[in-house]
Amino acid sequence: MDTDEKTCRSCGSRGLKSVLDLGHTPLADALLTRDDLNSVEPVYPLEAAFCPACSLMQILETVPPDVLFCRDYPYYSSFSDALLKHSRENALALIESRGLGPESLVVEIASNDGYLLKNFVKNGVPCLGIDPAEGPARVAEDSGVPTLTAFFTKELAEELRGLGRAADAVIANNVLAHAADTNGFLDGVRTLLKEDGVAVMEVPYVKDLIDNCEFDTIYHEHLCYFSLTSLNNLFRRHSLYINDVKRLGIHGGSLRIYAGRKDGANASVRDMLAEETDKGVDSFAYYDDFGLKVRNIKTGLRNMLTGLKESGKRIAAYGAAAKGSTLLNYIGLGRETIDFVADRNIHKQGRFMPGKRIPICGPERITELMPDFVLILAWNFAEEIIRQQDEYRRRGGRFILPLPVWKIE
Ligand code: JHZ
Repeated sequence: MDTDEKTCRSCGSRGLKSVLDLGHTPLADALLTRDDLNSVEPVYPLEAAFCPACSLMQILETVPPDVLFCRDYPYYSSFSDALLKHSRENALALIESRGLGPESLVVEIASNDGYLLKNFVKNGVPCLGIDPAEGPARVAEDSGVPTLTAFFTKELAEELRGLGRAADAVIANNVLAHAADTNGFLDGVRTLLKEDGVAVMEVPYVKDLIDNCEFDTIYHEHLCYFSLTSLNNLFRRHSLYINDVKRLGIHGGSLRIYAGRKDGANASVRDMLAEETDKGVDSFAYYDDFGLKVRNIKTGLRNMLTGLKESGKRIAAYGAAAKGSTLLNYIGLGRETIDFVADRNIHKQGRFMPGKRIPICGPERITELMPDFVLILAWNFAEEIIRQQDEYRRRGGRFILPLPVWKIE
């Protein structure tokens, strides 16, 4: 794609520089039903580029949000025990540090199936979830988490504010990168926050993505790939200030930022900004050889897996994750090599992986069929998955971790 035509999602500058072109791929969470197998899937260009003006890595294509997230969205947060634990700790720490109680209001944007807000409900803190995905929002409501099935916009924030529902805390985990209107999203957060309220957001950290070659986390839902520098530039433009930051291990490496209407950055923010400048995370050179590294990973992984198959081994995969879809489509492996993909999420079972059309089934199939190798597509939860599949390992099964350099466990 001609990057000259494009303007940065955050600062509006021209002159984006291409980082990685993953070709045309199907939507990573558009799992197919058996009926869909008769039709051709739409594919969309997937190319990441860097903005030298504000340091934001982003993709160039914007697929309409209702196509990506509304009906039939198969991602339900509650299928990972590690994520549930992480979210519970986050909620309890926030209740404690901000002294939240029955008079407070916590709003979560992209509240999914209520995986996080249920901790506030349990502790008597009023909350509201906002999520456009009908299935997960229904599960949240049914479990007692008040949820609005809607996209978060500045207009919605104004409406809530007009109803007297300003928030003491706005939580937005893994959603800022998904917002088609990045600037409108932050305007909305500012509108919704009380004067002394806090916005707590988690985003995958682009430095971890680049350092660990996590190219498979690039897909159409993820429009932006943030460093603290690019976040800082974006937030300040909306008179929001990042005052604290933590690095987290979740999802292959994330940042959790704490922002508010008042400027008061602590040492962690200053130090991380200085470190990013020092290491060059704010300039294109840091991203320049990423494409080459990813192409090498593709060749290595493909050769290893096809080699195993040719020597008569049976291979399955674990985790019908969005990142798994990017990986399989990019390295170009399908049913000829991988027999099935196992996943605990009942909403994914019985469907087929986008593009490669590998069937998805429950994890019990692993010990039933005993493939020789299981490729872990949801490598961010590898520890949890391997622990659960103890029996498979004891009976001689082996796991393959794909990134940054494939290894057999
Ligand atoms: P998981 C998601 O990406 C969706 P995905 C989203 N695009 C986003 O931003 C990122 O997270 C951050 C299954 N599983 O979470 C559940 C088991 O079956 O890595 C999931 O289908 N058994 C909003 O889709 C998949 O694996 C298990 O024991 O790339 C994991 O997908 C565990 C732990 C998971 O993210």
